[in-house]
Amino acid sequence: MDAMDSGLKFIPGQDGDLDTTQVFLPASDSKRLEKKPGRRKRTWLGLGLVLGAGAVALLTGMLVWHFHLRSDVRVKKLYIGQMGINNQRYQAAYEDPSSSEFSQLAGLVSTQLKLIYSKNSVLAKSFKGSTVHAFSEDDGGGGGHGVVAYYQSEFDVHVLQEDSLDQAVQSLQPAAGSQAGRHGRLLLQPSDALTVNNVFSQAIDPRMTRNSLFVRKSFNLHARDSGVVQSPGFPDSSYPPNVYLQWRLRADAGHRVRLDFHTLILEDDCQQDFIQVYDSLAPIEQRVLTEQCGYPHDSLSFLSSGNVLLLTLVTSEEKNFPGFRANYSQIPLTQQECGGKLTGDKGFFSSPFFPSNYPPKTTCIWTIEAPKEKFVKVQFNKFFLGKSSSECSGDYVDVDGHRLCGTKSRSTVVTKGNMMTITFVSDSSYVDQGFTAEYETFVPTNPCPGRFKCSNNLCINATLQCDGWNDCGDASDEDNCKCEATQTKCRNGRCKPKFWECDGSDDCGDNTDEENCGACKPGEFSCRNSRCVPEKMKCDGRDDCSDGSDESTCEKSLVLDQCSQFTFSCRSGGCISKLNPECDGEQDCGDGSDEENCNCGIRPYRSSRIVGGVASREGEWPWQVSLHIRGTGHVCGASVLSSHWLLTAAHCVQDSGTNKYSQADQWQAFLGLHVQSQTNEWTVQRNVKRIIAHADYNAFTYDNDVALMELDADVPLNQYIWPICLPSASYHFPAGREAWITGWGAIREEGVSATVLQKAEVRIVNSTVCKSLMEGELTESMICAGVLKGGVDACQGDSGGPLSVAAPSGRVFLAGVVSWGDGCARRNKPGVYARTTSFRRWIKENSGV
Ligand code: 4AZ
Repeated sequence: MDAMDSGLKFIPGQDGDLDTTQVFLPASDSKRLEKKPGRRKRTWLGLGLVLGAGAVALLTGMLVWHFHLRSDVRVKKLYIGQMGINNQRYQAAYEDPSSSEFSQLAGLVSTQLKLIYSKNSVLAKSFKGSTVHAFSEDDGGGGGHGVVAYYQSEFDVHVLQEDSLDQAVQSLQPAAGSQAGRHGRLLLQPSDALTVNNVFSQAIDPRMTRNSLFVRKSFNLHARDSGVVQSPGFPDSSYPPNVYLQWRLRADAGHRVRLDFHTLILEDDCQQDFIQVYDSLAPIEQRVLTEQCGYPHDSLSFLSSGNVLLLTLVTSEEKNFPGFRANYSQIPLTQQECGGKLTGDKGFFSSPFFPSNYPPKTTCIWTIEAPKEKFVKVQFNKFFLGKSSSECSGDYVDVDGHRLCGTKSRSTVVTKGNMMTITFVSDSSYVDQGFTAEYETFVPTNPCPGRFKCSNNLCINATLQCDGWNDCGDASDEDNCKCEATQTKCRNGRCKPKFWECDGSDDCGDNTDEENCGACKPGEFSCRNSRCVPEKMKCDGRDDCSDGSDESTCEKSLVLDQCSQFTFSCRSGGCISKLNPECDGEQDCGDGSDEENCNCGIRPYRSSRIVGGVASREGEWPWQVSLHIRGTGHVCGASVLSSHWLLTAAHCVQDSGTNKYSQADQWQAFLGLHVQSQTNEWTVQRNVKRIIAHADYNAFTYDNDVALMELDADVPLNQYIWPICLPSASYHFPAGREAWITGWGAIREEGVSATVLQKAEVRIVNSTVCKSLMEGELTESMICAGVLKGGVDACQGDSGGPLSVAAPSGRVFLAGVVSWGDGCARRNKPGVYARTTSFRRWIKENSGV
């Protein structure tokens, strides 16, 4: 019987455990084994002879083993395959492996395989037997012609002949897409047997034949009644170790199977735990659509080419994670799902089912015909195609004979005529999201009427030329510019706004804007108080700058005589010279206080509103809280500091007219939330017991914009609810450092709120630069972050939420609390955040955290 279907029981610790019967013997006379000095030369000679003889014996032994014994070593090899059968009609009973119809056809398939193998001497000699696992309709595009059988064949071969066996099996395969197999030697068969139209087999992935895979099970599901597949135990417990599970999904004839993952969280290492989706009912490599592990961010929505799909899960013996949940359904195969004639001056088109992954084995042809005097231009905005060779022979887009494949950033193709043909082709394996494209017709003498023409043929707004931003994508709009008085001239000829000088990020692209930033000479260190000291005085244990800054950013921690505002204070009172030593995994303070209270800021998985952001994955920001006003819904964000305390913005908890936002009983906190008004098993709701707004909060300047919220009951800490690390007062977030903003706030200035938690990457902005951009309204307890180009920012409804920065260790620290800004996502208007380092003492004193 099929081992997969036999439901072998999982017996933990049977394999891989230590053999406890093996005992290491003690040396009988340990003294004799001791090295004795002053031995005579003869002893050395004797020892040499003994060693020489030993080496010869070993070599001889190895040769004998190699030529005699090893040639006797036989290995079991398993091949998985599928066979198309013409002269059988598909019956529903074939879906039930215990039916007599299944057994009868399985018997014929096994006989046919034996016959096929008998024609090849290598295969004939080593063939042991075949097992048929499943059947499906050979859909042939929708009518149910014939049957496809999925099987496994076992061979027993000398180790030295493994390669010849692989080659022999390979030689059975008709070339993909060719007719060779239809008329080849596979048709040499007994008269009563099956008419085979194609066969192909392949060695099983060794990760699936591991001896320690104790549970091998398969499930047959029909997508006619849509449903859910999930890993065992999901979501209450992690998936079990050492399992190999298969879900065979079938749709009605003339339909595709659709599989949409809702959650997928596995171990990071694909050698250990992984899922695979196949466009087949057998795990054949040439039909694999995807392999996933970890915590993927890509689109996880798949479609079959025919009416079957296989999902597999393999797990290792350790490190088990929550697993996955996916919905399956069927959709009808319609005549024309893609391609066609595109008309008009401009328009859009995309690969089939975008943003879901396109199905395998698909061809779409679009034609664009412009009036005689015009040319055609196509711009691909998103472009993600599955694995392909350098010649683009797998999945590709062909534009008038020019092939594009793989992943591309924005690219444009222009014709030299009024016609364009775009062909999209996907092969039988590895799918991806596909592409979106826009087309436009133009007069050749004026390709960008009223706009600037980039070297890559893109047209951009003329005002964007020479503004310091790379708007074309190839920076051609920033070449050959004459810099204005408010701009810096970069060595590479570009102009950048002056206030980007020395902001910690290389805006020129050649670092010109980050050179000569301190007033100090080469070889000197620029102190934070603007003094200059010789570079070698940095990190020598003495405060040479007089503000401690030359001793605050050292690689190694030295215990300092003097503390400064830039140095970390250990609990015992002393200070250390290392930059951001807290929770970095190394004990720097003698009393270990730099590594205390470090159960924070770790995401359970790799990942690792907001204007210009994207939806985050569930559990990606476990410290994010949604604060609701009863009867109103989401109003502000907050961060989890502990199982009892949250940190938000003081301006969120100020009374406003009849709204008593300062009263704790008005609020509800939602932790572990992902989609607004869609609580799930991980969401925890708590009432607020107490609000402590900063006593010095200034409603005009937004200075000291922080407030603590105490929950009425502890929340459980788990992979969906976890505290973020609070930085000490001396923690340094340098300008240019990447940071993340998260929230359900407005998706544009004056826009509507997000329903799915959004995330966006911003950078810490130099405070001097920020002060000038925000016209002096910045105080010491504020920190700025944003994308000065505009388009990415926190906005209304994000207030109180976290500005998260990952330390080199991966641990995430709360750099700021979303506070205010000049509108949202405007150019040169970064977001302003309450600087958490300024409130470290206040938080400790008021919450104990
Ligand atoms: C607000 O109204 C708000 N662009 C929050 C952040 C920002 C602007 C407004 C920053 O809550």
